[in-house]
Amino acid sequence: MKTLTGVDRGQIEACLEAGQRLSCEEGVALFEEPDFEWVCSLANRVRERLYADRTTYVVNMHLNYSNVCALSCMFCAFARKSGQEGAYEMSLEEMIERVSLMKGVEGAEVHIVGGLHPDYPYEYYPRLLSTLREHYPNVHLKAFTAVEIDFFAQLAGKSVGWVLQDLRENGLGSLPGGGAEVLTDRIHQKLYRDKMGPERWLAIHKQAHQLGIPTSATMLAGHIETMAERIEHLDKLRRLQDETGGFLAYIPLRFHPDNTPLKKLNLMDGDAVVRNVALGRLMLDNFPHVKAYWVMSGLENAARAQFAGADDFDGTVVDERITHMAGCETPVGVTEQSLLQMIRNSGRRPVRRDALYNLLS
Ligand code: V47
Repeated sequence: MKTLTGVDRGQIEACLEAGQRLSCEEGVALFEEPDFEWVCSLANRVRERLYADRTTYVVNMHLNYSNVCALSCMFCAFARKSGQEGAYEMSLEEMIERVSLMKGVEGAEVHIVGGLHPDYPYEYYPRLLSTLREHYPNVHLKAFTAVEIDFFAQLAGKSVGWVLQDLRENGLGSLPGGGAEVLTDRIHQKLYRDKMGPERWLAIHKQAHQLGIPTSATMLAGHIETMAERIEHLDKLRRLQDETGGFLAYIPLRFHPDNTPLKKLNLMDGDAVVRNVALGRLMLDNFPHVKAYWVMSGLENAARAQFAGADDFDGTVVDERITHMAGCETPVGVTEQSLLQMIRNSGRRPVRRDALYNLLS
């Protein structure tokens, strides 16, 4: 049966049932398909085939070491110039103190990202990692977006491969998926032209994968991008994953416009957030995990997303700053107990994992 947008339901269902790949045209049609529940049910079927009723979660915290940044991206409410009101730099001592929250917690992860600080020397970054590793040898350090890695290579006057290996020797466990935004030339030119573009972001993740460093991938949705651009982004991720297999997870991010030059835009509504998760699960047939990132999506939408493709609920997320500075009203971290409760109340079975998605309980 064909729907209003010309989607052949039977063909799409048969394709997914047989484990075959959706085309980009089918992806765009599913973004535009009026029958929202049907699209979610397709993604839910794929998710349940892989993970049944299980939803994993991680005990983690964010460490945003400084918001001083040489760049001025249109969507960012986090960055400040040195000396500007609201600019901050954490000292090593303060970071050691904050991360003590994770001490002795099995499988804990610290997600470390910050601005491109114009004055820190390259040596600051390996030292940050090695200091944390020394104090908390069992905590996984998921650190530095591809954008930071590229910046560090310029600071050090070395190659990206050299920097990745140096950071790994100092404790780097994996790279987070930030900085991808929307991997198309138009969005790059319009919103973040001074920062690395799509090809460079993909090249740095490729290099990490080739060195055996796992990474994640995000997409920042809900601003000026078209559905075709979202699919172009997902297709680029899918192609790279075909080559390397190094992505652990995909994390769709909901854009928060407050305190940014794009503040006139509306916040993406709940159904759009959930559908965006569903399309991630449907298009990225070679990605093991799709995360519901409640900090940006909101807790209620993250709960719904578990029935539209998401198999992971990220996380306790203590101390996140990037979205909270853009007006997002979710709590600054939740306890493991309330995370368990939320997953159970939504009808899924919570299972704790470590940063590399090994199951713990
Ligand atoms: O790269 C910036 C985005 C990202 C805003 O890898 C904004 O597991 C919304 O990448 N509104 C950082 N988003 C967060 C991130 C992430 C989060 C959770 C898990 C993982 C992972 C990665 O936040 C940035 C940018 O795309 N961002 N400004 C804003 N106003």
